Amino acid sequence: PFRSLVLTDNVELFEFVQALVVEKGIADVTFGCSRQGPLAARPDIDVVDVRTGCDALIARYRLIVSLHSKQRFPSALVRAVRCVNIHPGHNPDTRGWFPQVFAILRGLKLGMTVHRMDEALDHGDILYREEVPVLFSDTSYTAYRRVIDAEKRYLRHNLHALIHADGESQPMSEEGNMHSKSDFDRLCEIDLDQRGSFRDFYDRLRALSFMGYRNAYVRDPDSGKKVYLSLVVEPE
Ligand code: 0FX
Repeated sequence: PFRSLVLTDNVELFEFVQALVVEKGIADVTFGCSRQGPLAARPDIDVVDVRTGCDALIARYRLIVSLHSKQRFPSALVRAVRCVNIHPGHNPDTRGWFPQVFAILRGLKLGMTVHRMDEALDHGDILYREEVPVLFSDTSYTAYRRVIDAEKRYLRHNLHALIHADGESQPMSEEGNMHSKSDFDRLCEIDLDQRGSFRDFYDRLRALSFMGYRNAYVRDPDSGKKVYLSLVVEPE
């Protein structure tokens, strides 16, 4: 009777795992997303609210996997059910928001981490971790693609085991770094009078360059309006 729930707000990973579950014949997996996310309107996934639905989730599931879910799990849920987070950063170096942005900017480790969830964000015993390189010519976009590829590879080879076995885990060695959405938002405003090396400027801009998003900006001194910037990086 025990089912597993995969909670996600990432369209690409949802479709990938949905197909994988069929292909590998993995039984008793349900998918859920948050009400505000891009998947909410789809007929093939349920909207699940981990706060209001906490008791029902505890009664129903033996395992809940957070695969880029934007919901913050309540303490009661992580204490009662085995909850595992698949995080697109290398814990504890790059916990939190948009890990590759901070990996590029601060020279931190990037990768993916699969960990038991506890009360703190992107925190808990590590079940699997893989580092991916950050290249001098990476933008946020190219580094992110490398992380997604690693996550898909991991899921392809380990989803069945993740769902059906408890697996060994290791405690986090230290608390590391935690980045928030407001850290990211602050980075996006570029002060035209800030002094630094061209290297700093290069790293800041490529860390904020992601195809399809307008992140970094300066203020037009005349109109006060934002002028968005993004860097095109083309290695030889
Ligand atoms: O689903 P996801 O790839 O991951 C994010 C967090 O980075 C992660 O730490 C958290 N566990 C998860 C629940 O949410 O995020 P996304 O699909 O919103 O964005 C993917 C990438 O797109 C992001 O890494 C950088 C880029 N991006 C996204 C937005 C919304 C931007 O550059 N600017 C933006 O405004």
